[in-house]
Amino acid sequence: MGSINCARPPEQVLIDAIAGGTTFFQYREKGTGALTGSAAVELARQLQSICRAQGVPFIVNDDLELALQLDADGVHIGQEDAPAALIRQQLGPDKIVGVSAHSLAEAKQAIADGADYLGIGPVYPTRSKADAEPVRGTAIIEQIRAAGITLPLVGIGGIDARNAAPVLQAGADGVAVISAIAGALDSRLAAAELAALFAGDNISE
Ligand code: 3NM
Repeated sequence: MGSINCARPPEQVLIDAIAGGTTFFQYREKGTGALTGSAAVELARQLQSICRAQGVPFIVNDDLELALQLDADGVHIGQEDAPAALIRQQLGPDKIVGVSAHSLAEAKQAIADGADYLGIGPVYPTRSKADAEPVRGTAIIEQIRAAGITLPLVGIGGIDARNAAPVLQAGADGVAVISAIAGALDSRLAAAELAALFAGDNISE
């Protein structure tokens, strides 16, 4: 998430989301009205320190320089961003590289380039990404799994606690959400409702 996605101050949203069960955070300061320059860096630092205190990985969306500057845990890139192989080379083997993929071919390429996990979507219609690809449904996740890909897959796009179960049934290991948590009045409850779908999965261990 980024500041424009948040119904309340971003720091509070993140604290509540983690308290509710969020296990992984991506800083995505993008879109109309997003912070830029030193304000964007300052928010990143604050959110990173919340993640560190809670033992949650802090990943930067599409900004290698910021990730290096902050010694973030990794970078997430889309197909329109810098090539994954370059990001992997710049970050080294110990950082996390996540890649958004919208087809089996993109998934295979991302793995060849050194991705650690894939974001697959948009599963459902989303209002959080202006240039989102056409909706893929859950079939794309089934297709990637059926092709024998074992890398962690995270469904993204319009996912909330009411429609997340089919995403997991299709073979996703997790779900990535923006509005369902950041846009909620009670981010802790929203995260807890999603985390409950993983109960018994031991994902927090
Ligand atoms: N990437 P929400 S969909 C950032 O399909 C992003 O790659 C997508 O936000 C992709 O949970 C998306 O509010 C937006 O729908 C997700």
